[in-house]
Order: sequence, then structure tokens, then C-alpha cells
Amino acid sequence: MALGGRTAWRAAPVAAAAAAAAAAAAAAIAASVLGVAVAAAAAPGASTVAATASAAAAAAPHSHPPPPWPPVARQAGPGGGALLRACTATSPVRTRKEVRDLTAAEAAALVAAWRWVIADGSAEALVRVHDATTDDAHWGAQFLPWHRAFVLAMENALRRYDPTVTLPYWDWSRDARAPALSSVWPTFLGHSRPSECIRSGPFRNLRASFPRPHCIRRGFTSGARWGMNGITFEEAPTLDALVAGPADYFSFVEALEVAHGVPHDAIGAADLAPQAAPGDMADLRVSPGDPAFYLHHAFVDKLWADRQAGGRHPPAEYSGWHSGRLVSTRDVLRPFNARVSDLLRLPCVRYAPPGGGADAASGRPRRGRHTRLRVSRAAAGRAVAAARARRDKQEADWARQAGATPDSIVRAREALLAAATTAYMNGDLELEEGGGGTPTPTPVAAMPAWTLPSPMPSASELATETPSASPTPRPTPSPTPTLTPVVRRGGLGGRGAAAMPT
Ligand SMILES: [Cu+2]
Repeated sequence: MALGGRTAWRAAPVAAAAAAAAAAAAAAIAASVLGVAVAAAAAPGASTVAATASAAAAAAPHSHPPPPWPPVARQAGPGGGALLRACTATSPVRTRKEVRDLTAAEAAALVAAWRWVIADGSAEALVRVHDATTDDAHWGAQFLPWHRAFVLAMENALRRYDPTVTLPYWDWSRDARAPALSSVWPTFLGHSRPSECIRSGPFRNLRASFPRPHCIRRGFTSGARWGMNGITFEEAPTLDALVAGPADYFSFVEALEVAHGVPHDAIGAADLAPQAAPGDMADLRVSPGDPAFYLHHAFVDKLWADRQAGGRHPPAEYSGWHSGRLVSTRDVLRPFNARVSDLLRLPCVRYAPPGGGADAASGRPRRGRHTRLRVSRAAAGRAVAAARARRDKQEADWARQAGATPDSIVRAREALLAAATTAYMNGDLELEEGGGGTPTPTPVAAMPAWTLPSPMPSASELATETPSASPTPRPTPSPTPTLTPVVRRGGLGGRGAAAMPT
């Protein structure tokens, strides 16, 4: 359990013994979700905690008989890699679609599974995983493979309840000019107002307990053109140029990590008063608590997959730095207990291109909104500079918060600027009519919505919820989580363990 004095699992900071047991239970669930064995924190009394967690799990209202497929937990050694290469026992190939391309039936199935993953604690366990391994996951070359594994873990958690479910991605470049107007808010993620709980949809009033009880909050006003204070996201031509461009992997991952920080920050904090706490998406410790996280990161992963499939770069390219050291595809990613080489291709995951459906929030086909302008090279240069200026501050703020070095921020922004310039010079980038326009709020009542199950249950309802009261038939979820201490080299043993590469 004590792996050379290191803690394989950095338990969430908890004060009380009861809270420690809850954290261990979450770790146990995370072990099940991740499909890896997770060692208990090597702290005094850890075995007691583990026993308590097992007992608690056995008694939990949402523990169920084993599913019909083989359990995926308790793989020893580098087994995490084998699981990722298989994607899991439950999985045929799944094709991730743009969220607006989901059929009503697909959306309803996704929501039903998601409600169970929230109810059984898996969703929050993943939040703790993200928090506990933040340094492994962020700011550097590992950003993409780590989050590829993480998104898959959530998807597999959903598929334990419904193996037909696939995580959708949110192509936010389609909403880059006015992301608060995107139809993803009214139709799936829910209406948002600064500092308020989610106001509508399947995640209405979604609550979390880590690191303290709160409801998931956002920092912007959905349905209002300036609901994110005019912050724009990177646009499709820029992302396309980045994906297909000549930059090496490390330049690509740095630029993409910075670009992905803008939606995080804008969704989480754009409209919050300075004295207010940021919304969940803007806080690295808790961002996966907002379902928007997974749709966002599935899109980021798609951009990497597009690049890998594009033919210009070797699919297995991987280079650069992470946490101050040169990386290798042999590096082991915690807590997945898999090597980067296991994440370069997930054989069970495909991405469907966006179906091109009209964005419901704008009420018009996406390309009808702007006028494509043929501009001189000098004018294009000015347009590039203006477009970049809008995003520079947001990107720099996010990157600093994420722990980026000034050098890496500069490199990432140079790569994004080069991509944007390429897009402009190709005449790809659409320039907005009238140079920005005026706020044009869209009445949210006019937006179509799926027929969704009833709103999320409250915490007290969850505590007493019975499967018969649920909107779906009693599901067949994961095996009862058990905390399995493992002793092995490498993997979760931390950076210094014997089998770890440099
Ligand atoms: Cu992350």
C-alpha cells in the first residue's frame, strides 16, 4: 500500500474521518470507473478507511449486482494500457457525434445514463481524479493523452448503464462569435446566469459535494449575445489551420491547450463580479463537475484525432515537455496506469464530422450569419490582430491560472496567431458584417428543446431515490466498488517508481 513511501492516490484534503471514508469510497468508485486498480492513500488508518469504504459501498443505495459483462477493475501492472487499447469489455466501436446531431432518443438515453453516473458518485469521483492529478494532466505534452483517457473514463462510466450511449462533442468553433447564444445551452447543458445554479434542462440545480457542497455554477448569461462579455472562441478556420498546419506536436498541444482555456474561463467566470468565486468550469479543481467539461474536451480530443488522421503528421507523433522534463511515449499516465503510447489511438472511438444542422440559437444556418469578405493582405493582417486581441487576455489569464510558464504562453499564442493568419490569408475566415454588430438577445423561449427526463433530483432526493422512482428501468451498473491496494512498479506508484521511464 505504501509504495516506497509515496501515496499512489493523492486523497482529497479532508478533515474528518467521515469525510476521509467518503473520499476513499469515491476513490473506489473511480477505480471502477477508470478500470484500474487504485491504491489506497498510504496514510495511517488507510486500511480502516478502505474497509469502511467497502462496507459503505456494499450498503450504498446505488450498489447493484454485477453486470453481465466482465468487470474491468483490478488489473495489475500495466493492465491499464491493455484496457485502454481494448477501450473496455463493454465496447464495440462508438462514434461520437456533435451534440446538436444527437437524435432525441440518443439525447434521452445519454441523459438517463448521466443521471445514474451522477447518482452513483462516479461523476464526482472523476472530479477528484482530475483534481488529484492536475499536474499530470495540464500544461504540457500530456494534456492531450491524459484527457483522452479521462473522457473515455466518463464515457465508459455512462456505458456501464447503457452500452449504446456515446459522449457527444461540442464543436464550439461553430459558436465562436457568440458562444452564449449557442443552442447547446437551451437544448442540453441548461440555461445559465452568473453565479446561479443551472437553471434548466437535465442538469438543473446539479449539485456537488467536492470540495464543499455547492451547486454547479457558470459565469455567463446564456441566450444573450453579449452573455460572455464579448469573449469569442477560436474559430473553425484557425483550428483547422492548427490541425493541418506544419507545427510539431508540442507546438500543437500548447496552442490547443491555451485555446481550450478560453471556453473554460468564459463559461466559468466571464460575468462574475471580481469578488465572486469562479464558476466550476473556470476552476481546475472542479471543472469536470460541469457536464459542459466532457462535451468541451471531447471536441478537443477530436481536434487531436483529426490531426492524427490528417496524413501530414505521423499518427504516433509525440514530443515536448511536461512538468519540466522531456516526454516519451513510454511515460505512464496517472492514475490510468497506461503509457502515452496506449492513448495515441483508441480503437473503439471514432468521431463523426458535424452534421451541419442549423444552430437553433441563431435561428439561421451558421454560415448565414456572417459575410465572407475578400480582403487585402494588409486588411487581413489588421483583422487578424483585432481578432487575436479579443482573445489574448482571456488566454493569458487562463494559462496563468493553469500554471503555464510565460515562455509557454508566448509559444502557444504565437502558434495560434500563425494559424489564424494562415486562415485569413487563405480567405477562409468570415468577417462579421458591420465589424461586430449590436447585441441581439435571442428569446430563449423560441429555442427548441429535446424532450428530457424530469429535472435532476436534489441531494436529498438522491439519498432516498429508489430505482423504481427513476426515469429509467433499473440499470445494470458497475460491479460493487472495492478498494484494492496494489503494490507494483510504475503506474500509480508515481514518478519515482522503478518502472517509470525518465
Ligand atoms: Cu483538465
